[in-house]
Amino acid sequence: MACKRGALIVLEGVDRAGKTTQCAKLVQALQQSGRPAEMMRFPDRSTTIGQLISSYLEKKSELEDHTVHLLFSANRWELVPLMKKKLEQGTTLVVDRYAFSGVAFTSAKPGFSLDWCKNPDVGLPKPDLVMFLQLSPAEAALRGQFGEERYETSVFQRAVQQKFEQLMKDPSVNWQVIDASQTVENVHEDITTHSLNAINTAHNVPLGELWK
Ligand code: Z5A
Repeated sequence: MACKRGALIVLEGVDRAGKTTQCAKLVQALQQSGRPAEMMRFPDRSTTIGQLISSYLEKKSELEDHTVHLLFSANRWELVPLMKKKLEQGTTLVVDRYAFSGVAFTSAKPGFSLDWCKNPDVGLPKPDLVMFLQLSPAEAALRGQFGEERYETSVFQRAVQQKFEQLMKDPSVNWQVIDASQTVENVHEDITTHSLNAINTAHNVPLGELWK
């Protein structure tokens, strides 16, 4: 019998919502319970395209806004063969940011429509579950100052949050909103419950195509 596919699970959220912390904890918990799981993050700064993006985020280089949007998308597409292979082999992928960040961040810039921003990512592997870690700006501020990278300002982050809210109205995506102001352990519990449901469901349905 062919092995059951893994689930594609994405964590999204505003700056300092705890995405990286929770991705790592979820992968560890899944592995400890005998479920193959690996973490990925976007941008993946290790590839040639990822290095261009990293230099842009660190403000070491400038890129035209459409161009950098397409690079973020290309950075996802270049990982698709690997992602599909791992999912087919039964490994669950826990992904720190995905196409939704791509759309939310670019469409928060002047002159970009949601539709234009979604287009390059149409057809990517569709997540079985997208959890949005909800955290107010005041609560985020308690977790430290913004970093030095591009986009890390309160005005821009508020605009990004509004774009995420628009994206979350799409019923074709399995969105779950998580209260990220809870303790790390309580957030982890919520995330684990949703993830185990998604993993069980993914066993019985083929991998979908995003926004198609
Ligand atoms: N971007 C884009 O424009 N287009 C795209 O297509 C994609 C991304 C994919 C990448 O940043 C930037 O690229 C990002 C979007 C844009 N720009 N911004 N802003 P990144 O992925 O390299 O870094 P980040 O996603 O911005 O990281 P983050 O948001 O700063 O952090 P986080 O992963 O959400 O949180 P964390 O690192 O797990 O935790 C932050 C701190 O809070 C840390 O000290 C923790 O110990 C603490 N923490 C975590 N959870 C809790 C709880 N529950 N209570 C108290 N404290 C907590």
